[in-house]
Amino acid sequence: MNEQVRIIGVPMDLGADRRGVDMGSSTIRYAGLADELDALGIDVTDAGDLPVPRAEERDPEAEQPAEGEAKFLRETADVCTRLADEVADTIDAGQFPLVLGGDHSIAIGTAKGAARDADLGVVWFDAHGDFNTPKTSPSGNVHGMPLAALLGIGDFADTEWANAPNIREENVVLVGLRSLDDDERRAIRESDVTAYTMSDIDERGVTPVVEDALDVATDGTDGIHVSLDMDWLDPKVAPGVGTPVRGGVNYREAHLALEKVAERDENEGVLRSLEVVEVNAILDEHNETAELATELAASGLGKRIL
Ligand code: NNH
Ligand code: MN
Ligand code: MN
Ligand code: MN
Repeated sequence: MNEQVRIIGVPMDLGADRRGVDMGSSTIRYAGLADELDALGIDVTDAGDLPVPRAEERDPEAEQPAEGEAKFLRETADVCTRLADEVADTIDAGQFPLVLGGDHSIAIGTAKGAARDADLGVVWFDAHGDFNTPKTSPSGNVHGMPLAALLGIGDFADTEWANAPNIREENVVLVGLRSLDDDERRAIRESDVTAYTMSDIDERGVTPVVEDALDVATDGTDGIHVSLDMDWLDPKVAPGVGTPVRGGVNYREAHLALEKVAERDENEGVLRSLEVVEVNAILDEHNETAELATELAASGLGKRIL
């Protein structure tokens, strides 16, 4: 593990079209992230929050997306382009980027930045596939599209700000799926990404699934990005998310998964960036989802029970 971590907050909620997730980065900080990492012997710097346009600053008369168009795509492009620069600069400076969302649309920026000078594998812990395109999306929300955007699927083929040519489908792994839209399911099946559902985790256990995911993501790449959508967890342990889906991983399974990431990184130095997204402060109960997000980030960066 890189001993120097730079925290980058991205208070973005336009991709979820829902308030509350913009406060995610604050709540995770409030839950004691810097102290947790400090206790691991990590040298932590906090870059603060990236400026993000607010939903209420938008002219209500402004053009609404038509059927088959994504909401706030221009704003998302602007935020993700700045985030990608910030992440790439952080890595260039010899630091490790820990990105705090915000909604999952920001992963376009994080992963694109981490892939700027490296072939990047991606491990995506999520209840959802995030493989929609503006045409297939039932909601128009970009937080359901970041993987498709990065990989240039469908109408995203020519979206230069979002495509990451150094990320190959063969090195992308979804872990914990349990909610897919119909066209999205088809797109995942037709792609070369690897997808592990909750059924795979139920049947095999979280450890072998995560080990396999790490094998796929590290195969022939220079490093990996780990993207943790907090709705990956069961809503009983992570209630503060905008799109909860029953039947997620439990508290210990989630920790174990991140511990496996850290273990692989200790042995092989593979981790290039980590992000935690979709904590919704308005829907959370006593900041418990934010606290869990903080704990999981610490596990991913090397915290051990003993
Ligand atoms: N699949 C749905 C959509 O595209 C929900 C996506 N929500 C997420 N993704 N939180 O992780 O709108
Ligand atoms: Mn997601
Ligand atoms: Mn290479
Ligand atoms: Mn999700």
